[in-house]
Amino acid sequence: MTTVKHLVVGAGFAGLGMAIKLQESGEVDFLVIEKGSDVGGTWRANDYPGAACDVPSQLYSYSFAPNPDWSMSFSPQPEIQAYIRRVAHEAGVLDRFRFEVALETATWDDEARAWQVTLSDGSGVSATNLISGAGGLSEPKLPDIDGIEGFQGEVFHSARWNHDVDLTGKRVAVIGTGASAIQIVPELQKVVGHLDVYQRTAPYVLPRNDRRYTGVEKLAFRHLPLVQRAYRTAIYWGRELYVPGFTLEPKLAWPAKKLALGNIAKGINDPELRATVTPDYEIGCKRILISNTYYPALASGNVEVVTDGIAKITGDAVVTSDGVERPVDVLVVATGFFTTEQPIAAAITGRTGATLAETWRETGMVAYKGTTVHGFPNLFQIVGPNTGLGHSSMVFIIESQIAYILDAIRTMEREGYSSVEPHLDVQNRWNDDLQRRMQRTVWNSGGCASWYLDEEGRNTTLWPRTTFTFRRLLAQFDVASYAVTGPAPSPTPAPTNEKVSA
Ligand code: N01
Repeated sequence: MTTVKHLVVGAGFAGLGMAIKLQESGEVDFLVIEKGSDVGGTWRANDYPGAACDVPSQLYSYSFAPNPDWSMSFSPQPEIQAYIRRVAHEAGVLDRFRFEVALETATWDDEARAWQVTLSDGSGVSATNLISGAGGLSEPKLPDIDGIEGFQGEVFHSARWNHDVDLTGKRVAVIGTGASAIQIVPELQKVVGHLDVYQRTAPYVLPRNDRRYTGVEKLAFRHLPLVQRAYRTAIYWGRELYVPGFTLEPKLAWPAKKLALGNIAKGINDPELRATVTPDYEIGCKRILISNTYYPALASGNVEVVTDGIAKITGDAVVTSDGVERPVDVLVVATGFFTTEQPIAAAITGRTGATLAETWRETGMVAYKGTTVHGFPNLFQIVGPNTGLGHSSMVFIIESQIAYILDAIRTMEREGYSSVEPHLDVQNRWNDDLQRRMQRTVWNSGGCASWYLDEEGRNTTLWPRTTFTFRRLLAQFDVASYAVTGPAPSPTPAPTNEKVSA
């Protein structure tokens, strides 16, 4: 059994950033576990052809580790992964990372005031604080299509790309037209013999204003850090301008809608295909995508966009509800992730003996400030409920949460608290306010279904305000919102300064 002060789950932007900031603040007694074989999280897993960020790279990097070497304004996945690796190595934290180990169970031990954790390699860890950076987009969601398990060709999810399969000249089907698919389709169109794209709902796709950074810009970024900071700041505020269109008045998004419709007209000549790919809901309701190559790819001679529902999959074909059978060698499933039921929630058992998944069964995912949960002392989540964004970089949210968690840790140490847990009424007020704000957002009222909403139609994934408001609200650990306990362990019941309500 290993005993550590902080156990961090996941080595993506969240877990790695947490490890670096713990170390910087002198909290060196931590362990990071990662189920994959490397750092990178989402950016390690999503290495499909065409993978790139769709928020500018200047923002898609840690504020404390600017990268003067981005080649493009929207960097491709290998560059982002190389950046994350480099930051990890330079920070000197990797000696406390264990790869290819997953969290199996984590149970709060109220007597010891610690999390007792079992890992997939059979070992155990006891940790005062459990910090989850397990990611909201980490568990692939496979479509429940009749017969898919009997398909005889190759089949893989966008986040589990099989690079051993040579697609040259093959008949390939892509299921889904979300953020992953629209990056994959143009790359596949270039090499495959024939491509069927199964579209259930058309996305809005804006032009991608991508460009290579010039040598002069890169020199300036390297030698004049203030220039890069100013550039980053300008991009940040530009992205924040999207917020009112998402959260207050969808009509404010008409310029974006115009751009998206113009992108269709530019990329596709055939009026029928144009109509097929034109969305019938408000822009922003689903994630707005960017591409200059998606529509031209759909308009190519070797591509068919199929909108009839998939009825079943046979050993070598996809059959649609109109009875048409399209033979296929390789099936690419770009159908997204489990977002509203985080898989790690089933593994975490709190103070009352209920798992996080059970606790959330009736309410949907709820956390205080997207970070802490009533009934789960000393559990901190990065990218927890209602922290996702439709417009800007998650790294900004992640850094805000890391700062909040560090302040919680400092407060616990300074005051001698062995546990902190948000009061139920405080958490409820926080969530009621979020859900009230959610009602007028385009995500809830824009006339579409999306991974933002759970089965009950609650939006438990996105943050409905500006990102600077999020940062302000998490700027300080607000201990008054928490039930705290004194030093532990102790043979007699530990002094409690506030009653913990069930
Ligand atoms: O997944 P999605 P994704 N039969 O859930 C369709 C981030 N990301 O992997 O819209 C047929 O968006 C589904 O159809 P519908 C980003 O946050 C970022 O593409 O539900 N189709 C949809 O078209 C993004 O939002 C980058 O009707 C089925 C698609 O599959 C998130 O990841 C790049 C189906 C799923 O789209 C997820 O994106 C990539 C079925 N049974 C991803 N089930 C960046 O660039 C689902 N679909 C940073």
